[in-house]
Amino acid sequence: MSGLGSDIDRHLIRDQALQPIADKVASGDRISPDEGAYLFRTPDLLGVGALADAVNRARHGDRVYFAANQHINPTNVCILRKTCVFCSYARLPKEEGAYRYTMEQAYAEAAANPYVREFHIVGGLDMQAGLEYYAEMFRGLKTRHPDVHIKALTAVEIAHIARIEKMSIADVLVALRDAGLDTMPGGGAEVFSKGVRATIAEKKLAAEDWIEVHRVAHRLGIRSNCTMLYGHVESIEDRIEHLAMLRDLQDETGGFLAYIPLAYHPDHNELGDQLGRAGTATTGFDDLRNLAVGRLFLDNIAHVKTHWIMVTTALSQVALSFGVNDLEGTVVREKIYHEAGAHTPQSIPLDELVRLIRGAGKVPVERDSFYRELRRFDVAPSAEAA
Ligand code: V47
Ligand code: SF4
Repeated sequence: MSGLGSDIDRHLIRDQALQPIADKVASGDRISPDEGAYLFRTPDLLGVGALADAVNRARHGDRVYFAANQHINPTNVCILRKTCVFCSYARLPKEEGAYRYTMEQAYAEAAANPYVREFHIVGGLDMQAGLEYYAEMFRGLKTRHPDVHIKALTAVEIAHIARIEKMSIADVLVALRDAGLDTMPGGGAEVFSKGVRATIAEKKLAAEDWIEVHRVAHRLGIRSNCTMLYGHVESIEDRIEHLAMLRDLQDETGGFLAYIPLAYHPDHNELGDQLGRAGTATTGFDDLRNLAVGRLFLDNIAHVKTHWIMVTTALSQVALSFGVNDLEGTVVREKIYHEAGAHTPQSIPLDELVRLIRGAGKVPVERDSFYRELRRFDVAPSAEAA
């Protein structure tokens, strides 16, 4: 990262203990895990935000990206239904509400939205949804929508397919790429710490294996995103350990496109009940802080994305001044967080995204899945209300 010199609004920093970190950020030096932990500890959210904003502006100017994408969740049947205690979406095969799309259902859902440039496809670990299920789906989608990018299957799903098909991770990825997979989403990472995983996702792919799937994908030229699920039982040290593992892999491969912190939603899941947290989502303070620290600590990942579905469009708009340069797009029919208590709408029109970005004093840019600019909405009508 190059130095920022005097571009940091130092008068916004009230906690003097942040000044040495500001100096490092100003000269483009990498912040250490201890400094990262301090960014999570200080009550000076505006100070942390000012640093993240300076880094973001140096990299992206006033541009804020969004993509016209559509989430498709083909199956909620999942063998980890009983052990991922934070998940409200999964069902056992015979449980009420369990579903698995036929190909025709997947194609019908994909065709429902006239303007889509990316399908984001993730689901449960379903024994009946192996390599051929997804390969057929991707081939069918590419035939029907040759120009639409397919971002599909988390590292956890790729490892599941490899296990049930008795194939290597690389062979599964190559076969799926041949069928139409373009990039991978960042889910399934949760929090890498062994202790946290044992509490919230006991049987889920271990941290090192999640990292290894992404490493193999990057080596094959399949780029991906990365995430962290925050706001449950994790400590600040757990968060930093997680971010450090992502930063290390990015140093090695450069394959991550974007980082997306995911705010835990406690409704209708065992963990929320255990913690007595039903109805209480993460706080706006913690949401903004996670986005800003992601921007500062992950100095080698170009894009930080806010998932408005989880944290609301209102907070996501504010986040554009806290280091964020990407708004999750025109999502259609999202299921995973709405099962867990998200009260946000299920989709948002492109015009509304443009209005939100302009209202934050930024320039909306529609992007493709590799962050290439497709359309820039340069001039904001002067009468437009923020
Ligand atoms: O891995 C599940 C999370 C993730 C809950 O790559 C929950 O562009 C909150 O990774 N409360 C899947 N979160 C979604 C995901 C994602 C989302 C948007 C964009 C991208 C991208 C990736 O959803 C899971 C898990 O961490 N999740 N249950 C819950 N109750
Ligand atoms: Fe299955 Fe993913 Fe839910 Fe875990 S988080 S139960 S792997 S769908």
